[in-house]
This record gives sequence, structure tokens and C-alpha cells, in this order.
Amino acid sequence: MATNPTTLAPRAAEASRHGLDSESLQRDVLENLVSLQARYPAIATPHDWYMALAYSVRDRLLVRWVETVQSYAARDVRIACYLSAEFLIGPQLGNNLVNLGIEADAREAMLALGQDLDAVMALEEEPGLGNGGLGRLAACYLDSLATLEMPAIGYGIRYEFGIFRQAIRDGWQVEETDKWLQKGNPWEIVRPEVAYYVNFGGHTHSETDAEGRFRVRWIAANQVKGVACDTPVQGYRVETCNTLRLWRSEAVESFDLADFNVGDYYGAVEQKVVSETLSKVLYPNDEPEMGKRLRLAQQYFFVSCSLQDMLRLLQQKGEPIERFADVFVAQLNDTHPSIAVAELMRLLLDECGLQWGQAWDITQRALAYTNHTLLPEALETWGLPLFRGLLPRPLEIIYEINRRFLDEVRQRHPGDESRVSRMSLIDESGDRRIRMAHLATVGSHAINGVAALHSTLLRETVLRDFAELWPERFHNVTNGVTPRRFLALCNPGLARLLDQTVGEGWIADLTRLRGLEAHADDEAFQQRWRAIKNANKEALAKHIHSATGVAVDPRALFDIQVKRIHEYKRQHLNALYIVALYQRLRREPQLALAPRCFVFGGKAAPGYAMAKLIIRLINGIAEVVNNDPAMEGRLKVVFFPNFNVKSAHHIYPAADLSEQISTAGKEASGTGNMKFMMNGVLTIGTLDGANVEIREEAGAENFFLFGLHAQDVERLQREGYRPADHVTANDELREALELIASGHFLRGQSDVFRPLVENLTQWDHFLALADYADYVACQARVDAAWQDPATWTRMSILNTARSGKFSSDRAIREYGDRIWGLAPMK
Ligand code: 8GP
Repeated sequence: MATNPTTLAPRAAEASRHGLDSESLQRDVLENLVSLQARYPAIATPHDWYMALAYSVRDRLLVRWVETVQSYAARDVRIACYLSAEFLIGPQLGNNLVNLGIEADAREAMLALGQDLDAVMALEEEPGLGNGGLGRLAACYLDSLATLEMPAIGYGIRYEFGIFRQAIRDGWQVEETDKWLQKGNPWEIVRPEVAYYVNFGGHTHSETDAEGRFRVRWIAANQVKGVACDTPVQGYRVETCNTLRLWRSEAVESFDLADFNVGDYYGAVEQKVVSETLSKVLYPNDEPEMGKRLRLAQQYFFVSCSLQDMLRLLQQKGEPIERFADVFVAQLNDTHPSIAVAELMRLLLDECGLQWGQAWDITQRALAYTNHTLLPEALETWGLPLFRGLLPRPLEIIYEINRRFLDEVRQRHPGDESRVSRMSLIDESGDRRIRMAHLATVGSHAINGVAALHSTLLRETVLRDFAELWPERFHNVTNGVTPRRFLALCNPGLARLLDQTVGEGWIADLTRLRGLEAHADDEAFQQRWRAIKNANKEALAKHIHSATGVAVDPRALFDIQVKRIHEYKRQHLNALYIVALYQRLRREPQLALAPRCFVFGGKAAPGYAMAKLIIRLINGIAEVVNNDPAMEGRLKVVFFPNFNVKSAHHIYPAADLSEQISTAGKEASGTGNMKFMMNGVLTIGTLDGANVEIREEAGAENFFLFGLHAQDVERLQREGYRPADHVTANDELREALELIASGHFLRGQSDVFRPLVENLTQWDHFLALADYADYVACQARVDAAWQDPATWTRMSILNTARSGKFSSDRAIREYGDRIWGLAPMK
């Protein structure tokens, strides 16, 4: 029976208002246990309880979700579409409880059913649909969009296998497949009726239609169907519940049938398998690009489905095609969705019949591009043959965009052909390749970097010619992270103290944490602050013990570096310092250094040999240091395996020191740095990415700064950098490198770490040795500050107090104001 949505909504809304108490939750959990899990309490597994609770919470979201979707359809609003190949959303249950404001009720309900809420939450599989910073940023932004009640849809790919699980065997990283869907996903609603076809391969054909208009038809070699898989995104204590729509690829039935008719059963099945492969797995590469055909197919697939979906929604709203850019603005999260420039043009020209000029105007007004990296090896390009084979029609459109664009450049700069070839969408210097960052820039009305320094460097280096041509299109929006997940949810002890001190409003307005400043020197307050940190450290110590078998002392300084493993992030600089410390302590056991526990976490791209070697080195150092009785009570080293959103919840709140030590100019922003800061963690860092702004906000006296500036790095590299000079000048450094090369940290095998040591002493592309001495000196200042608890705690309180800027709510407001023309609404 069809239900009338207009009558359903008020009734359901009424029900939901009564559904947010512990009794009704308890009732629903029991009911769902039977009706969805087919279990009764006595035999229910912990996972059954998780599912029953998750479904009960989801029901409470659905009412708001339906109303939100209805209101966007009915009202004259602009909708922000966040296009991203990655959404690292993390576990959903706890976050939804916090945002609905029913965490305490859920705890009570589960207790009444004999279950511990934390234990139940711990069972949730993490949807690892992202690599790191970029994917997690997208998830934080969805949280803020919903919280600020801004009309928004997240569009991406519903990978069957997310980022690999990292296991550590004999000190090496081993990748295991991430079967996150094995036990079902209670948060997902599959919508078989929301599906689109996407073309691949074949050729194009020009014709004149009945009205005498010139049209191009794309005769595809095959098609894949994209099916919408939706996840509700509930805002914090508001009625708005937005949508994350991820596309799952399926075979197109008619293709199977055609093959069946000629009796090619295996051919039909193969087609099905190939189609389903598209959304099978996330590419586990963090920065460097690898030009895989399937990756390009994934990008085009999700972009095309998303744009087709937007066109359908436009029609549903009763709006004409000319209004597309008034109703939608699409933010391209890096270049992965940048094929949207060509695809939107194709849909407007070939499917909607618009003229080029009008289509181009709509495309540019509808699209905006965020750049996340300056590393040249990370800028996406696609070889022409591969591109043409897969996407012949989009390629024709790219050629035409390029022709018109280069005409414009030539008009502005007559005779400057070197500029023309620098700016072209096609790199003709070697084998011809499409530059996706240029495509995204030319097709967008706004281009932004993700921290002040990064945006400046973007304008001065990678996109310099474009910034000269269109200065008004370039912006900065410094990244932010959601305080709901990264403070309220993951650090409940601190959250309670913040509630009591500055009032609960901080969760939706993080600048209110400034109210803490008045308490920074209050001894009693400092004591409570420390007690919370210590409890978090004890909890992390337990996790470390169960994950690695290493016992760590919560009284030690927890010095933590968690992020993807990459040479530019310089985990090896940290490792060199640990080796030096180890040697110092062996030589001078009486040294008055504070006990330290170094914790590392992060995945290496499976094909990135140097990054994997760095993991092995850290584990080698850990093995030696942790088993040396002389280091007992002085030094511990831990590599925490499989760092992900879930383990991050335990790590950020328990840290004392946050390592943000990338080579200046290389880290676009960083967001882990912000999560640490909110949790009262002091930063040791370079002037890179958002560290610059973190230091500005915290105050220079509350930040441990070291290292070369971005201009120094650039100059050194230009003028010729000689890492060996630093080795000669610094005995401690030389000895540390020699010890590593000797095989001391790999049971005497001297050949394994040699490439790493040679790389450092000969090239050191990321200037670790140039920054080494200053880093060590800075660590001595850290040690001194730690030995004075009142000073340290004051700095810690002030870091939390001044972290307001780094809320993703601020970032989303800026996107709304400067780029989308979209304000928070009710
Ligand atoms: C990262 C940047 O490296 C980081 O500095 C920044 O904070 C973050 O994006 C969010 O802006 N970039 C990536 O994660 C990235 O390029 N990932 C590739 C896998 C696509």
C-alpha cells in the first residue's frame, strides 16, 4: 500500500519526539532483536545487540531525513554537493547518539538490557572508505553541513572493500582486505530505483537532429549501472538530517540479455563481473598517483551518476535546466572528481541540447575546486590513449574547452607560447597527458587551498599562471575538523569539564572554549585537567597492550605521531631522534630526561617501499628499546597497528605531544594537528600547513617550533642541498645513522635499512637532516616544559581554549559565504 508522505511526516515526527527516551529505545532494541536479527535476549550475540541498537537509532534518524529531503525538494534553496572519491566516515553509532542527544538514554537502555554501551559500540565495523586526511575532511564537512542546517548532499563511491587493514608481521606491514560489509551495514539504505547508466568506450557520431541542430551521440562499447546507497547524516541537535549518497556499480541487465540471446552465458556473466568490479575497492594510495584505468573508470562512474542525479532532482523540483547552477553548487574534493567539468558539459550539450556558451556558463558557475596537495608527483594526469579508449566523448569536450581556453590565453598574452603550453589542459612535453588540476581550475568559478600557507604557495607555484589570469577566483579556506566526533564523542571526560566550565554551547560554537583561558592558572582546575588526561592515557595504555603486547607507563610523556607514513611527513626524523636518545641514555644513565613513550601509527601505500621500510625501522627500534632493561622507565616505542578513525578516538585524547614535523611547504594543511590541539595536546612542529595558524591561535609561547621555513626549503633545494654536511657536523646524528645501517635494529641484518640510510645521506629529498639539530634542540625545550606540570598544563588548557578556529563549522561557513553563496538555515 502506498503511504502518503505528507500525512506520514507529521505523525512520524510526533513519534520520533517520543522516541528519544530510554524506555522507548529499550523497547525498540528488544523488538529489533527479534524482528531484524531473529534472536531473543538469552542467545543474542554482542553483535546482535549492536545491530538491534543501530537499527533503533537509525529509525530515529529516518523521520528527520525524510522531512529534510522533503523540505529541500519543496523550497527554493541552493544545495551544496560535495563530490569526493573518499568519505572516511568512521563508526556511526556513537556519533549519531551524540548528535541526537541520546547517548545517556542509550546507555541506560542498554544497561537495563544487561549490555554495556561502550562494549556494544566497539563492535561496529569501520567504513574505511578513504585513505586519510582528504577522506576524513569530507566526513567532517558533512557533519558540519548538517549541523549548520545547510542543504547538502555528499556524493561518492560505495566501495565494497575500503582501505586495507594493516597487520604487522615480524615488524613489516602486511595488507589484509577490509571486509567491512561482511556482517551487514545497518546505516545504509539501498535505493534500487535511483540508478543511472554510465557509458564507457566505443566511439562518437555526429548528426543533425529533427530540428536541424547539430548533436553528438556517444555509441558506447559498454554501460555500467550505478545504484544509490544512502547513509543519513544527522546534524548536532538539529532537525536536519542530510544524505551521503554513494554509488554501487552493477551490470546493466539489457547487456546480459543480449548475450544470452546469442547463447553466450559466460560472456554475460563476465560482463556482470566487470561491471561490479568498478566499485569493488578503494585505491590505497595516499599521495602519489598511479594512472590505473580502473581508477579513472571509478572517477567517471561516480561523477556521472552524481551529475545525472542532480539533473533528476532539478526536474523533480520543477526547475528548468537553465537554473542548474542556481540550485546546485558542486565542490570538487581534489582532482578525483574533476572529470565533472567535461561530464556536466556533455550532459548539458548532448542530453539537454544546450548551446556551448550557455552550457559553459552553467558549468563554471556550478563547480568549485579544492586543491589538497602541491607535491608534483601527486598531481593527477591521464595518458591520452587510456583516456580516449575509456571516455571518447568527454575527451572531445576537453579538447574543445582547451581550444577556447588557449585562445583566451593567447589573446591576453600574444606571442607567449611558453605560457600557452604551461597552461594547456594537455601536457605535450612527453607522451601526451591530460592535466586534471588544470581542467578543474578552468572549469570552476572558485579554486581554494586548505590552509593559508598552502593557498599562497598554490597561487605562487602550481597554479601561478591561472592565479595571474583570474586572481578573483582564488581563495583560502583553512581546513577544520568536527568537535562532535573529535572532542565530545572521543573525550567524554574532558567534554564534561568543558560543559561545566563554559557551558554546553561549545559543541556547536567552538569559539566559546575561549572561556577556559580564565582558568588556565587555577591550580584546582589544572588538577582536574590532568586527571582527565591521565585517565585517557590509562585507557590508551590498555589498548596499546592488547594491540601490541607492550606495557607502557601512563606517567610517561606520550609523544605521538599518527598519520599516513610518507617521507614528507618525516616519521624517520622522529625515529632518528629516538635512536639518538637511546644512545644518550645508554651512555649516560643518570641523564635527567623525563620518561617518554613514543607512539606511531599510520598506513603506508602498499607500493611505497620506503614508507614500508620506515615502518620496519620503527618496529625494529621498538623491539630493541623495549627489551633493553636499561631503558625501563625511561623510553618506550610503540607502533600502533591499523590506525583508523576508531583507534583515533582513543589516541588523540591521550596524547601529550603532537608531532607535526613535515618539511615546510609540503603538508597542505594537516587535520590531525587540529584534533590533537582540541584535546589539549601541545604541538612540536614546523611552519607548515595549518601549523602556522595553530601557532598563531595558540600563541607562539604555547607551541614548540623548529625547522626551516618554506622559502629556505625551496632555496636550499634550488641551490643544491648536501645532506652529508649535516652528518659530518653532528656526531650524534652520524652515530644514529651508523647504528641503523649496522643492522642493530634488525637482529644484525645490516642490508635491510641501508637504502634508507643511503637515501638520507645522499639525497634526503625532504631535508630531514637539515632540520635534525633544530628538532633535537626543540625536543629539549619540550622536556623542560614537561618537567614543570603547572607550565605544561597551562599550555595544554590554552591550546584547547584557542582551538575554536579549527572547527569544521567555521570552515563550512567560509565555503558557504565565499564560494557557494549559501548560508546556514533552519
Ligand atoms: C591531504 C593533505 O596531505 C593534508 O595536508 C590535508 O590536511 C588533507 O588532504 C585535507 O585537506 N591529502 C590527501 O589526503 C590526499 O591527497 N589523498 C589522496 C588519496 C587522495
